[in-house]
Amino acid sequence: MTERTLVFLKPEAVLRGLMGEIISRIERRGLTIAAMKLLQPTRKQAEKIYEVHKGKTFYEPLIERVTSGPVLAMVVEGPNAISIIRNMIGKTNPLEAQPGTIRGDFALNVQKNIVHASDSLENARKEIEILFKHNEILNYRKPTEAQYLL
Ligand code: IDP
Ligand code: MG
Repeated sequence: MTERTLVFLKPEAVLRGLMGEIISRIERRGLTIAAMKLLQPTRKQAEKIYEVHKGKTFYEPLIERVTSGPVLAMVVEGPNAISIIRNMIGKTNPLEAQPGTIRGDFALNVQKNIVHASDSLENARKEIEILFKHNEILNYRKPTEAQYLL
């Protein structure tokens, strides 16, 4: 099933110059980037995205970190995009993330684990709405993928 998921590169990824590398992995996998923008999330946006973690010890530092600088947000689309991207980013704790995954290749620290991605269809819908307006999300198909990949 074609799904849309929210992916954002956290400030540590943007500040380390890893945007191109990570966008490239998403493109090479064959997924489509339906929307993309660089922004500094507001506290309100970050709190909504991480609502489920409210009350946990890492919640406040997480909100602080993700609102501290530029974030590259994307709506990524494709068959089973949610699971595909979750597998590409690897386990939450980089200590457990396999080499070859984004976190397994670029992160050492769970608090600076480079990337966020939605974990379910319901959360994807919710999270996309927090960062994107409807008219910022494009509908298009890449001819190569339509012909050779899907
Ligand atoms: P996810 O990003 O893989 O979906 P979540 O459990 O949803 O992981 O946690 C959201 C973010 O909160 C993580 O990406 C990580 O940066 C941070 N986090 C999660 N668990 C811990 C922890 O035990 N200590 C510190 N930070 C954590
Ligand atoms: Mg999560």
